Amino acid sequence: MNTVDAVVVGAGFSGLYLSHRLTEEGFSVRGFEAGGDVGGTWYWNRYPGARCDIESVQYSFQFSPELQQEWTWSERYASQPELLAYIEHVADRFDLRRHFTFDTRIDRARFDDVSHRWVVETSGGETIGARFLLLGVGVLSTTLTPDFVDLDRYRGRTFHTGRWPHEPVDFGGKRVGVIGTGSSGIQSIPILAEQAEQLHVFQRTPNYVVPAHNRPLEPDEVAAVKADYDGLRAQAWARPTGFLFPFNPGSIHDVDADERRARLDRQWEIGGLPFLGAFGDVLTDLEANRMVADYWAERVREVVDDPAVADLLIPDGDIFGGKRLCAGTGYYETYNRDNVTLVDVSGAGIERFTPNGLVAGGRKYELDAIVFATGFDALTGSVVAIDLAGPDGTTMADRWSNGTDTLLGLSVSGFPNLFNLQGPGSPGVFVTMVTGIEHQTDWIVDCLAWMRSRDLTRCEATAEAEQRWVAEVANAATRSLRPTVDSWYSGANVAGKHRGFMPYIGGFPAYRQACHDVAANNYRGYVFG
Ligand code: N01
Repeated sequence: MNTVDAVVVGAGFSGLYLSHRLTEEGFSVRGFEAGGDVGGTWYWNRYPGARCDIESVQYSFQFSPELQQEWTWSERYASQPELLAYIEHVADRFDLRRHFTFDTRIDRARFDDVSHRWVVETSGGETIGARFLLLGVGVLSTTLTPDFVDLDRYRGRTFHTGRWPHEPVDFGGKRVGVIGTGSSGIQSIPILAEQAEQLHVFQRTPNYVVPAHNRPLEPDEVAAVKADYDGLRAQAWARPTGFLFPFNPGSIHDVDADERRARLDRQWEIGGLPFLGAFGDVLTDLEANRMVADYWAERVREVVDDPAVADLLIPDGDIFGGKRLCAGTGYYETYNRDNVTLVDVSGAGIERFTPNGLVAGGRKYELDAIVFATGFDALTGSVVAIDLAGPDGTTMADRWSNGTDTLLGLSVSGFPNLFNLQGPGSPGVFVTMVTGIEHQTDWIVDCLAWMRSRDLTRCEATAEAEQRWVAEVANAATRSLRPTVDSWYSGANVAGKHRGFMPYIGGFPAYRQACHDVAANNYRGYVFG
């Protein structure tokens, strides 16, 4: 059996930076990636309209000043092709593909408590010994297709936004159905509407969508960022989200109606996620949240021609931003098109599929193609998909069946020498992903180097330290309205999944401080052997 210092799973942002840092530090690495190439999320999510909702100049690596200077983003919010090109450029520039075996999954891993190594089995039939097992498997990568009645009888083409084909898909002259109106649905619907002859959108729950106001980046804007990239990054690191945007910490209750309106108008013009930054209490105070939702509804009604359609598109009292806020381009305008029909499936839902389409609300819809924009088994799905067991034989699937306990989101007691990036207990999904990944990777690699310098071969989070972090994660959750909402943050979108708010919502600076405190105190909360 070949042995290495670390097996890295996944060749997205996490796996690539892990492989770079580890090899720079002199650790031997084998990486495995289920996809055919690097890219992770941006390799799989090729659906029309896919793009990031964090400004590109911030949704990018910062570990290399040279990389920051030589790469030039063309749009405020980069499209999937540009993001994938960036990731491929990073892989080429730092020669990272050589660490990875593609089209290969990790099926099984067992920790051998004698050699202090993981024994890792791949779908390619290889068995590798690894001192450390490092998971960069993605938090939104295990796709969900609901168990619709008679789906197997449907004869048209089906697509999932999270597993979009690599070859172009021609929807010209086709009757297309989209199921799901989360971020993936709302990004793809306007483009599909332009391509298809007829588009039916099957909506179970309306979402809050704010205009992204995407646009090309001007050369002088890019030059200004590059002139002081470090300054931008430093300011971003000090923010709870790890990225910089205009944010007003003041309360909505402290301003009069005119000032409130003016500020909401200003933030609306900025667009995208920063709209949540109009006032400091949008996500903490119910009344503030409702005022913002009312403003938002007014803006949507200005766009949608048919008031009955607008009624369907406007959530009925849901927490604004409780589910991940969607940033769209021409989303509501799409419902003014003659070839687009919104179908409310909030009642009986989609009843069944037929060979030629589906039945909803007692009505038959004939569809040549159906796009499932139905989301992911978030945060845990891709971890528990691996048959992963610690020394006492407990699998991760069992361990997390009643709650996703972790220490710092990185470690799980009973699973030595294992680190998981951006999963439950991490702030990842509330922090710009790339920044969060770089921070966690640096922390992990520093820990491994610290162990090596002391000839230590085994590290494990203690159950006590883990429980303290679980309490901290729960405590932070009490300060936000988000955990009061059923969403993928709490596992509510997956039938039978344990319900509990999984991410750490205490902010990036507090998280970094917690990680720093552990490391500065000889990795307090871990036992070493
Ligand atoms: O998935 P979702 P997503 N019948 O879970 C519906 C990130 N992301 O892929 O709300 C009918 O949000 C479901 O309805 P309901 C981002 O973090 C980012 O869109 O459960 N409908 C919902 O409308 C995002 O939050 C970007 O009632 C059914 C939809 O499917 C996360 O990924 C772009 C159904 C699922 O929405 C996930 O987004 C894309 C059923 N049986 C994704 N089952 C950026 O902009 C489910 N639905 C960066």
